[in-house]
Parts: sequence; structure tokens; C-alpha cells
Amino acid sequence: MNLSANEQLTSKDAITLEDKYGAHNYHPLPVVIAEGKGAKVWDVEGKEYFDFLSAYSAVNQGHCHPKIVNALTEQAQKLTLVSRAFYSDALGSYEKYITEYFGYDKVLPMNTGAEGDETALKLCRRWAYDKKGIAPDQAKIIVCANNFHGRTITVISMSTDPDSKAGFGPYTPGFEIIPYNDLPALEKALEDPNVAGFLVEPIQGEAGVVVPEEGYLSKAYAMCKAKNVLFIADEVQTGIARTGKILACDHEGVRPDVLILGKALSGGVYPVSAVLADDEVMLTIKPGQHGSTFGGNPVAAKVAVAALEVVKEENLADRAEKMGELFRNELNKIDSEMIELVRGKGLLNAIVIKPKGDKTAMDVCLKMAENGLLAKPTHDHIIRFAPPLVITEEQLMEAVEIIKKSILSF
Ligand code: IF1
Repeated sequence: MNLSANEQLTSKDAITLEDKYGAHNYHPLPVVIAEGKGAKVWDVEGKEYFDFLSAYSAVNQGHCHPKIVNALTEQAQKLTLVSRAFYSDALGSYEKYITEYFGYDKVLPMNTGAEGDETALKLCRRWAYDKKGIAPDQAKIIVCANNFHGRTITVISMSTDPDSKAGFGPYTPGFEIIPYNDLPALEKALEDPNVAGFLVEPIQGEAGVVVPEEGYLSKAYAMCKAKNVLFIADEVQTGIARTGKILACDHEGVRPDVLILGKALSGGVYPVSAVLADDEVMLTIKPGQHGSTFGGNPVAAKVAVAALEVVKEENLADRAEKMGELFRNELNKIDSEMIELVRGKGLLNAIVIKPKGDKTAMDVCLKMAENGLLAKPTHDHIIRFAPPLVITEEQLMEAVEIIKKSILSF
């Protein structure tokens, strides 16, 4: 391959390049995307697709949302980065906006979801020693089996997924793993006086969109309160209107002690994550004890404000709620023995696929791509469906037809 700078790559060229020069830590569908707008993307040959992954729920506001892209480009021409060694004229107003938006005293800005989780774990441990009075190095944090919180060594130390975890030891100690959606197991784990926090996804994304029983979050929260344990919600994937409320915890009226946000906090145009908490927790970390070169930079600050404004201005939570209802109803009407189960909340949904002969969830995804809809299997037999929340009813019905046609082709 010998391409000049302005020559258009074919899909095949682009795949060859990634394969040869990029680490092989992903196994993408063979689709090379070159453009996106709203709920749709186009590949380099101009073929159009519905995006039913939304970059793992990072582009809830739709691809290249003009307001968010404007915030990015305007700020990028003025000032991009000062580090936190100095103040910037963008950070404070972002901090005021996001803390009022979610109702917390303070925010700690980071970049990626995994960093948000790491930050929450550090805050929890520091609070445990400074406020709860746990002896040094004895703090424990309860997490759930089949969790997904990112890729760092500490975060994979909490994982039960051999793909994410195996072969990367030694692991960070201090975590106790209990089954998800299991209140008696939580009750038992909370008996240990060294427990400082309970970290939970309100819906487990990577596990295959596992929705806990109604009441799980509110009861778990109450149990944590009774034991002076921090309830830490990882809403990196479920937050920012994805499940039909601004936060998935809102479905049960739970206000986490520590809230982790990422992904759609930026509308997918820039890596922005945040940890929110009240002063009792947040002020346990003092200057020099935590941070990041890029966290809270002016571009991130402006982008996040725009992204959060779009969620409100376009009523994305209500849209997700209504469209999700419609989507699950329509999927349930598809008469195929390959669909074992449809589940989800708002526009975070999945179908569990029963293989037919040698045809698996991957074959269904390849067929859907051929028919103009992108989704990715997780755990071999589950397909996640999470379109941008700006998808219109008409588009959603068109997408349902593609899903139906693809599944019925087997
Ligand atoms: C990858 C899945 C989604 C997350 C929650 C923290 C993070 C994530 C609840 C870390 C990230 C991603 C990352 C992506 C695959 C992906 C994913 F398939 F693994 F399950 F979204 F569905 N907390 N989720 O879901 O955020 O550091 O990546 O910004 O390829 O690892 P990050």
C-alpha cells in the first residue's frame, strides 16, 4: 500500500494498516467508519449505518452534535491546557454547573472512566482512614461479580472476567467480590467493620446489560448507610440519560455518596470524566495527593457543559425512556427462536441470542452490518443495542426492521 496524504483509503486498506501497526487488543467488526451525524455513521465507501453501540454509550447526544463540537473548536482556538498548576477561566464555571446539575458539593475532574473509578476508590480509602477511623491499610471495598470498571491494574483487580484480568497479576488487594443483585450477600459482607465502600454499576453493562431487581439499589444504599459505608455508583455507562433518567440511580431515588461519570459527559467528542461527592468525602484529599495533567482542562470543561446542556435542552432522558419502551416492545414481537430474551432500561438494551446451528451473535451482527446497522456482541451470545438518544421514532422503527430482517435471515 502506498498512499499519498490526500488519497482516500478503502476499508480494506484501513483494516490492513490497523492490523499491521496497531496492538491487537481489539477485534473490531470489519467496518471502517469515516463520518457520523446524529444516530448514523458512514463508512469510507459511503455506506450508511445506524450506530447501535454509540461508542459504548459515549455519544448519547448523537455523533458530532453541533453545539458540543462548537464548544470544542471555540475553546481549542483560545486556550487548551494550563494544567492544574494554575487556575483557568473555564474550570470554575464548569465545576459550579456540574455540581448544581447533579446536586453535590464538589467535583473532581479526570479524563477517562477508569481514572474516575480509581479516583473514587482513593477517595473512599482516604475517607475510611480520616473519617471512619479504619486502621491504616485495612480498608475494604465491596464490588460485584461480573463488574466492568475499566482496564487499569487496580480496576482489573476487582474483575471476575478472565479476559480482562488473567495474566496481569499481581493484583491490588482490598476488594471483596460478592454476587450482583444479591442483598443477603451484601448484608453479610457489610458485617466486616473494615468495609469502607460498596462500588456498583446500577445496570451491569459489560456483563450484558444485566438489570437488577427493582429495589436492589435503594435497599443496598440503605444497608450501606446503616453501616456507615460509602455507596459508590459507577454511572460511566448508565449515566447521562442513557437509561431513561439523568442517572440510572434516579429510577430508585438513590443519591450515591460518590458518583462516577464519564463517556457521554462529553458527548463523545473528548475524554472527560468526573467524580462527584460532598465535602465530607471530597475534602479528605488535599493538594498534591491526587490529580491529572489533563483533568479539568479548559476544552474538557467547555465540552462537558455543552454536553450536559444538550441532555436537558433536548429532553434526552425522556426520549430514552419512551424510545426504549417502544424498542423492547418491537423486539419482543420478532418471532425467532434465536431471541431468547430482550432486556434493558431506556435505550440501554440487549438481546440474548440462542445460537442456531453454527450461527452465533457475531453472525447476527455481521448480517446487521450488511443491512446497515452496527452493534457488537458481548460474551458470544449477547448483543447490546444502545443507539444515540437523539434517534427519532421513525429511525428507530427503520432500525427495528433491519434487526428483524437480519435475525429472520437465519
Ligand atoms: C473498552 C464494555 C462498555 C464502563 C464502566 C468504567 C469504564 C467503562 C461502567 C471505563 C468502560 C467500556 C470500555 C470499552 C468497552 C466498554 C464496555 F464492553 F466493556 F462493557 F461500555 F459496554 N465504568 N466501558 O462501562 O471507562 O476508562 O474506558 O473511559 O474497550 O474497554 P474508560
